[in-house]
Amino acid sequence: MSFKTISVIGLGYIGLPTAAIIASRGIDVIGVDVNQHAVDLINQGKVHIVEPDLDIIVRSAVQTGNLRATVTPEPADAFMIAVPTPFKDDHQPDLSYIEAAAKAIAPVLEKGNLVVLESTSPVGSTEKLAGWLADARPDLIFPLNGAASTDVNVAYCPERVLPGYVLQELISNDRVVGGLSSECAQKAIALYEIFVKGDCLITNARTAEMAKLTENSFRDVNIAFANELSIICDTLQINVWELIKLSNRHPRVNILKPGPGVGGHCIAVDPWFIVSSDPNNAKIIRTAREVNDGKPHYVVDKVIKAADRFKDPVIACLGLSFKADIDDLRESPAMGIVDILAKKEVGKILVVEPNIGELPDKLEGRVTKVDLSNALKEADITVLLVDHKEFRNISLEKLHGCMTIDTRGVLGG
Ligand code: SAJ
Repeated sequence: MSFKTISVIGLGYIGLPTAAIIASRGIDVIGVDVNQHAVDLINQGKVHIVEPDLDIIVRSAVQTGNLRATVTPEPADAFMIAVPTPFKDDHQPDLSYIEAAAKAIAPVLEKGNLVVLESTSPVGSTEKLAGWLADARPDLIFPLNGAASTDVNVAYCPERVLPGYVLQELISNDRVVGGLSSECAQKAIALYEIFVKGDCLITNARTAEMAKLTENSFRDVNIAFANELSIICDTLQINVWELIKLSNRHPRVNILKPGPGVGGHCIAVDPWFIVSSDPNNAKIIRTAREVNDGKPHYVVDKVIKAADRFKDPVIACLGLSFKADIDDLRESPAMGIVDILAKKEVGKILVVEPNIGELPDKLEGRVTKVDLSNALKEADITVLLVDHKEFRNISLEKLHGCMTIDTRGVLGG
């Protein structure tokens, strides 16, 4: 199967880099997004998200004419859907963006097309997608109910890239490709082989959906172990960082790092998709989520206890993003901690975040953004929330004996 034109639906953290990489291989790519502002920026060769080198590759793809963006889907040989799949208040998955994408592309679908879902989704979502497409296009045959031959192929292939390394990992990572039929999977593999240097591993759609959820749940459970250990170590007055370093010298032990909680739009979300599919059996996975979600509150309590020792405490919070050296504040435990401290009026809150220009609206007027040296000069209590490179070598001298709560184990050299 040859792909002359590929459409990427959803031009966010995954869709835009994917579109630009495919365009850089000389294929015509039509990027589709509901956000007119993002579409306009991309058509000017600019980007609306921060990811190393993304601006360069998008600019070049737009300049060569291989990438253009629009708000209205157009016919293409293949459609890759990379839209958000958040969860609702009750932790149930919200598939409305996938349904909307299906309804948007259905009118332009043609016989011979391939549709691949990339969004992290609960098991069964690819079948649902095919169902929504079939409802909108009764004139076409979709791979449902064991149909022998189909007009449109539908597959699932989860993205697995690490924010900060997206452009490298999109090319080098292995991909799990699950079809609604083996023909669907084969066609999807042909699509990914255009730009993936890793192996493309073939399976069915349900297994591929579960593989993505499993990978992120594995990480969540392991981080929960580290976070739980850090709390137990506080009780037992043991330095958890030293403990982990020592334990990790065992040839079959590899404990992850404790932190202020788990953030981002993936690991803090995806395990709930497994829990909602089988709530009675997903015990460790649910508990891990609860342990990790509880960690920010534990940190807040520690700061409140420390602040009680001062009359008018000045608290310097180092870092706001959900992990080191990025500007992404989504589901960030650091943001949550600063927000609660401000709400509880624990003291004067100073925030240092080298990766963002201005405070997010949520914190504006409630905390003060300062640079690192001013924060350290003024603070009675320093709370390290993110291990940004700027914070990794702060000497004990610069901390001038002020109280420290180091959630990432990097303060003091
Ligand atoms: N974290 C810890 N301790 C650790 C490692 C991470 O507290 O030892 C925290 C981080 O600070 C952060 C959160 O976990 O708050 C998540 O960070 P991360 O670097 O583990 O992962 P993400 O969310 O940036 O990206 C993950 C990756 N999944 C896995 O590593 C299994 C990535 O490959 C996925 O593509 C991505 O989720 C996604 O899109 O699903």
